[in-house]
Amino acid sequence: MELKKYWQPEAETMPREEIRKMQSEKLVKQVRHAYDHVPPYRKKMDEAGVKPEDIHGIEDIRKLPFITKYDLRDNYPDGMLATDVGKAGCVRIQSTSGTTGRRVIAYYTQHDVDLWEDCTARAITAAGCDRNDVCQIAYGYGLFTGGAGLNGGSHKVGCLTVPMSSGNTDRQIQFMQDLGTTLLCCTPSYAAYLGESLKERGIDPASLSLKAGIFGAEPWTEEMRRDIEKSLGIKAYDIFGLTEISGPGVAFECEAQHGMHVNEDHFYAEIVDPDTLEPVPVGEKGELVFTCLDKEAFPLIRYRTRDICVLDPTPCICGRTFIRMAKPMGRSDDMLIIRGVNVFPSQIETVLLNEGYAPNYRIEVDRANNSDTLDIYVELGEEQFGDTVKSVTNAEKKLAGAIKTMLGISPVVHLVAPKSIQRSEGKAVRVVDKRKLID
Ligand code: DLL
Repeated sequence: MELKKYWQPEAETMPREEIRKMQSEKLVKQVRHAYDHVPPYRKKMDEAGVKPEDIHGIEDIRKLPFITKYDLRDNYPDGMLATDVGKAGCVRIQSTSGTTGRRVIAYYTQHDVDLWEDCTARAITAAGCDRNDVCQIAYGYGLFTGGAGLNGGSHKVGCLTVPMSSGNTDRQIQFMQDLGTTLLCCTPSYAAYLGESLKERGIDPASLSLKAGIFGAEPWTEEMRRDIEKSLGIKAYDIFGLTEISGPGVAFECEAQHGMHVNEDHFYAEIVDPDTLEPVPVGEKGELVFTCLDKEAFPLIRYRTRDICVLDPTPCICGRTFIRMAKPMGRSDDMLIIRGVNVFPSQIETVLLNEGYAPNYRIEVDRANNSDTLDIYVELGEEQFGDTVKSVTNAEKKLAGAIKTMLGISPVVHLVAPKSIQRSEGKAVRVVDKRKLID
């Protein structure tokens, strides 16, 4: 049987005028839904002096106010959940990493899960896979959307789904060998690590059945793509998404490997200037903003992702008509993504203060052998400075443990002499990111 090229061809190859018409109709309904059932959004619209009756089509989206992470934080845990749906109408939550204050809880009805899983099924189909494939999912399962999102799409496509979750590299490799895994889904850094691990064990990638990988959740370069493709013997596809909007599959790469198609029947993408919030001309760089066109439980409108990005409206050789987004080129806030985990420097600062240290620290992030490293330099207090090496080592371990509990990833902590961290006269430069994440 011939390989399916698209998961939902009627949507994925819809003529542009029809996409726009569909988006217009959906937006009108969605704004009404949010105004009637999401009280914080109603308040924002009232403050902006805009009513649902003012929205006649997608061209009116500019009249609508933005939603930011702060709105979600202020309304934690369920203030942005549509009241007509309520918790009883939901079947799932997912959540971002972070402390309670930073955490975002996204709610899903069965319909929301269905459309999300269709998006990941589109990505899996675009990677050349179908029901004959064995899909090994090594994204984290649990609150993180990676595992659950790809798992759902893999089921829809009918792949044999191997829900490994992340870590345990020996077992990952063993399952690849024993089950004949053809599609690997994980973060690009873990894919690179798996490639190196094969080499270390003397396993030739050609002896495996792997043919494709779907990698995302963190920035990665074209250079890294080439490394992964070589070390695993596959074609590596990028996938983009964020918890607030649904999860992985908001946009996905096709065989052209040249930008990710935004699933425009469900999500409307805009690029705005992060300072003026005015839309920038097509093809120019700015902050990516998404509107969920048909989600029921968590219908975010004009959500500021903080990702800096460019949209490409030119036609794609794959035949999909959905617009493409380039790899994100950075962020307009201070969030770092370290080993696939979203990290805010303020979370690290909170731990330092709780553990009795002064906020004199430097965070250094680097990438060695395609894996992120996190080093945190913290000044000892004058009274601790005379302590023995053993007690300092113990204190470093204790602090590293507390930071791991907060972030979910382990740092290397270096306790250094008082006043040895450079003071700044202006804004403190606390983060040094030495990774080259943009080509
Ligand atoms: O990372 C969802 C996801 C899971 C995407 C698995 C792809 C694969 P969050 O944890 O909410 O959700 O983090 C969202 O991660 O705003 C981007 O800054 C970054 N990000 C996600 N995908 C990519 C990518 C998931 N392909 C944040 N390239 C987003 C670069 C990415 N950055």
